[in-house]
Amino acid sequence: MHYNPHQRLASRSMAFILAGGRGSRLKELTDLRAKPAVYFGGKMRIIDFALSNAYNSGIRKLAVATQYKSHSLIRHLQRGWNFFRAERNEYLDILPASQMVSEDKWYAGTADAVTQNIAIIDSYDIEYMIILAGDHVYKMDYEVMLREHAESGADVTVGCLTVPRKEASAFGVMAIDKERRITDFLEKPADPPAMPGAPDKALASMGIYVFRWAFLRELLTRDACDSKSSHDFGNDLIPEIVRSGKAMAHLFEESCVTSGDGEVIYWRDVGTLDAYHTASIALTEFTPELDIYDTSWPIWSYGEITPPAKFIHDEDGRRGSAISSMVSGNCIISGTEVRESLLFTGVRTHSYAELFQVVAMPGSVVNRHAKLSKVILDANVEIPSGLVIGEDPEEDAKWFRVSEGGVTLVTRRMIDRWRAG
Ligand code: ADQ
Ligand code: ADP
Repeated sequence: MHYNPHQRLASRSMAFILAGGRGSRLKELTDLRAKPAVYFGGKMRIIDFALSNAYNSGIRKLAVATQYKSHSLIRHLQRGWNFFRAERNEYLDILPASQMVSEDKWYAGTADAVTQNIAIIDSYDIEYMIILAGDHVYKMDYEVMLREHAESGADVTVGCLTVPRKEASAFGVMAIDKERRITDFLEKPADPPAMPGAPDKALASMGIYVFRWAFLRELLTRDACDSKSSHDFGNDLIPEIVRSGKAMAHLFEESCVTSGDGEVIYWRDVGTLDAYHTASIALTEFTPELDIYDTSWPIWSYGEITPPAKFIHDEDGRRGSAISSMVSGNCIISGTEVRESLLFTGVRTHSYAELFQVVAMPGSVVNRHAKLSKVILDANVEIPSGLVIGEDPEEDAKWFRVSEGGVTLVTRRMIDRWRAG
């Protein structure tokens, strides 16, 4: 269904993107940057998905709350998301912690990140507020959820999806009735309750919430005075509304943007090295579940202008090739065999090297005779000649980070240590 953009509720809404969390399960990948700033998909960063969803849904007032290691994230937003024009009533505000209310106060919890910016939000004269996390990969039309919220007259509408019960302890887990009213909400329960008739499944909160701004504003003002509150949506505000107000569930499958013939409901929290690596390499498949080539729901990002990717052979005539792989601009594949790999902008690989299931972030270099299998290369890492990674996990673990699933992360600091011996 296509709505007139001026009638869309999105045009009367603001998207507030929480991008302050570290994402510590990504280990050294988030040593220098927040999880929303982690590179994903060859050209993008994780936060581009939430921002693009908001933009494609018709939302033109966006705010991004940053906190932990925000430099890389802020730089990305300034370079890639700088096309909002106040004279067209479009705004993207970057809201770092510790400035607004008191000079030395960080955002205490996710709700506090909104509370500290009430005055700025007020100035936009919005009717609805949609709260998003900046650290998930998915395509969703928020207009569908906004409409549901407006029609049901709920105090809050919570986006939710079905997850395996054994993974549900990482989420807010809820029970709903036939009208989809939330009857129970448990934040990160040790023993998550199952969905009726599906003992292996649980209904999980995606951390996406729609409120009328006037309602949320009052709730936040009250919460700020509550000394027992941790000022967090999942811990405090949502359970409180479930107890004493009207909270409704929105099912992600009804607003998920699918493309082509596939009707796959795609949502990933690429929060561990294994989940990150699997989701990245899956993009190189023949028909991946996530289509980033779909021009009807583009994922916007910072697009560097680069020369084309180049493939050359070495002096023995061995081809530089990339099969079942994605190769970004300014990459030079020189006499290297690249398979099932994802190469970001400006990667250089040299003769006699072999790459299998490698995620190579911008500017990384693989020197001659190196052999890498199931590896994540952080930005600007230079792999020394002849280094083999992925064949002997015990040896690899002495220098690099090896995940439970056998993925090896290599950062610049680790290579410095390796070189020092
Ligand atoms: P968590 O995934 O644990 O649970 P949380 O740590 O609260 O999420 O972070 C949510 C988002 O807010 C993330 O994008 C993070 O980067 C950001 N963030 C965290 N602290 C922040 C702060 N102080 N300032 C600004 N941004 C901050 C939540 C819900 C669960 C739900 C899951 C879905 O609480 O109920 O199931 O999200 O992933
Ligand atoms: P090898 O793959 O044998 O280790 P290199 O990759 O260093 O060697 O160089 C092979 C060729 O790649 C060069 O002769 C050149 O044509 C091309 N090349 C290397 N660097 C660049 C660059 N910065 N810009 C354009 N072409 C380059």
